[in-house]
Amino acid sequence: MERKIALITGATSGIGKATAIALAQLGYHIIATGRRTERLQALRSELSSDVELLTLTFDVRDKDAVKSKLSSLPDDWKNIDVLVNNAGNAHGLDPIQRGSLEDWDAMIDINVKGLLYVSHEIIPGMVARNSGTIVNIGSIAGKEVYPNGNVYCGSKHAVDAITKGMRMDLNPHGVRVIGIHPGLVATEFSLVRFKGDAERSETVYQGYEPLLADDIADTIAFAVSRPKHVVLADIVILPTAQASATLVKKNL
Ligand code: NDP
Ligand code: 8X3
Repeated sequence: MERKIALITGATSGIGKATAIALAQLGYHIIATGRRTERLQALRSELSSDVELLTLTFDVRDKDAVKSKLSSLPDDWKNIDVLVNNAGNAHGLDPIQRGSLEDWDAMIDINVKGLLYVSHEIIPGMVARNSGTIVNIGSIAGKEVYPNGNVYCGSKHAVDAITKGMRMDLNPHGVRVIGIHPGLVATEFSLVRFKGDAERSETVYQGYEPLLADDIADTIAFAVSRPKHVVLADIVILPTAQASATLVKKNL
């Protein structure tokens, strides 16, 4: 059988971890990246024994680390068929006049520049082979803006624009580019946004049925496994209880 390889950034948790498992079930060998090495290694026990797993620990903000890790892949891992640019997060939920420079740097550096650094290393191989699929994880926050979401929404609007630009530039090379834009998904996202405040982060997902990481992973697996002539270019996925970035029907 043809060897298929998927690289997923942010595979230590939430959507990235679920996507690694879902793509492994489709027969992809998995390159899983993130900063928490032990969590990457723990993925091994979640994958069937015929799936190979390569783990790479790096911070997507560190462009030298991204380059050195991804330019020195073993030969049988070099031809990446699917890149899932998932690593990302929100830091803080504050009005612009009280925003923190550290939070702003983190969101722009991880969600936007990190996605670009990783893509920069992987795209040339896809272009050379005239083949490949890139999945960029945006957000409903990249389609709409909500109060206090300012810079996070800006970073995800940038992901949406970059995704559209990638699709145009890679069009002559047969590379598919897919934008996935979830609404509220119960992951570690809010725990990170609220800097470890578990009580506050849990309230985000209370009073309605949020999406689960598996719902997004299933959608990614479906999109990636369409025939080569089909690209699900732009997908917004919301919990049924969510009608927009700001309208959620809660039964509290
Ligand atoms: P999680 O916090 O559960 O997962 C985030 C992942 O990103 C982790 O694996 C984390 O790995 C990785 N990551 C974060 N910062 C870095 C970094 N500097 N370098 C490398 N990896 C990093 O959240 P989600 O699964 O929810 O988030 C995944 C994506 O989905 C993000 O892009 C997020 O913006 C987006 N999204 C989430 C939604 C939600 O409601 N949950 C809705 C819409 C979009 P580690 O910490 O080990 O480095
Ligand atoms: C995550 C969803 O609405 O918290 O991107 O911004 S939201």
